[in-house]
Amino acid sequence: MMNITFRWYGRNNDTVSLEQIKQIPGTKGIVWALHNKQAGELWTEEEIQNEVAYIHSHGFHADVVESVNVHESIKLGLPERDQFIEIYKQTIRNLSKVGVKVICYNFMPVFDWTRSDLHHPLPDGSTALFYEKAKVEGIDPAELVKSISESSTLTMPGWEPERLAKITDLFAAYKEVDDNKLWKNLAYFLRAILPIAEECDIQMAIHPDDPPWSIFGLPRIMTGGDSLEKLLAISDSPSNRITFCTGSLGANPENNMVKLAEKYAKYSPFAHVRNVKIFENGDFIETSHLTEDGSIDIAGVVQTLADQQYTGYIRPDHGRHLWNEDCRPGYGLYDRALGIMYLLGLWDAYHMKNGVK
Ligand code: CS2
Ligand code: MN
Repeated sequence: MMNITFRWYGRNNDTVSLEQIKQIPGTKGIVWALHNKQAGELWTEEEIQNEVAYIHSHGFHADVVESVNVHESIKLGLPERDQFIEIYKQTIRNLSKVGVKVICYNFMPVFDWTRSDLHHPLPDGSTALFYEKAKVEGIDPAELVKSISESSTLTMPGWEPERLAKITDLFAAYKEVDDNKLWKNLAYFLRAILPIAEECDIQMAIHPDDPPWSIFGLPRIMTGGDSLEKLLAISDSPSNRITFCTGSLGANPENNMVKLAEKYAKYSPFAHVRNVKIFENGDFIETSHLTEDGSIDIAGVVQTLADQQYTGYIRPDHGRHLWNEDCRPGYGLYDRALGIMYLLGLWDAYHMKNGVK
């Protein structure tokens, strides 16, 4: 049975409470992080224990962390990276003390997920995250950053104040880093941390780039099947693993998510499920999880996971904003709860049909 989880941003940092999540059927664990931490800062044992105790007290496991963000100097390959790698290792050790099993991270330069509109109307009257290709690709990155930081009252992953301030310098630094160099820097990072992760019985699960192509002239390398192959080739450590995110990779129609699941689910201790509808001009909008609402065969992906008797952690990814919910963009309660029921429905139907429980 897949292990259903739900991402939560912490006390005083999320509109959704653990009491509410408790009422979503089948949900076993909370995907958490210390969201006040900037990339490169140590997560202390005490802070970790405090957060995990709160999650446990609500009857959830806290096996999955998303994300421990990677300091920009590591991605850029700067001399000071070694000191930040040491801190990262210590955070891994500290997380293992409370029994964390999977750490999700990403290797996207400067930005985490990027959209042009956080509240784009869908025909059903809800709103969702939208990527307008021409707009994003024609935008001045500094302007984009300014508008996002001003419109958001809650912290957004990957958009920490520290990084917003240094944005211009970062863009200049990345002029020296092409895809090849970024791969080298990823390999350097992994070779340093994987032995520690292994010792700690933790799997490092890289999240694909979102969208899975280069934006603002920055290199991006986790973009499709070839990238997953190349990632696994860096090290055959059982801790070198993938976060299988259907909506990130699936925004490129060349990425067939069912085929990728057939090949890579076994290397993915953590899966994110969400659907996106891709338009001919390359724009895409996030939809409900339902297969027929978007361009990704979500039912096919779940079937593939069931075929492989997937026991990994899985969570609904972004959702639409429904019923006037005022929430973090993409991370409301309602649509993600519906997403969980869809996943469980598909899973149960598969097993009923095949006569297994
Ligand atoms: C996003 C990302 O696709 C997603 O799940 O919400 O923010 C994701 O959490 C990070 O890229 C993982 O490091
Ligand atoms: Mn994801």
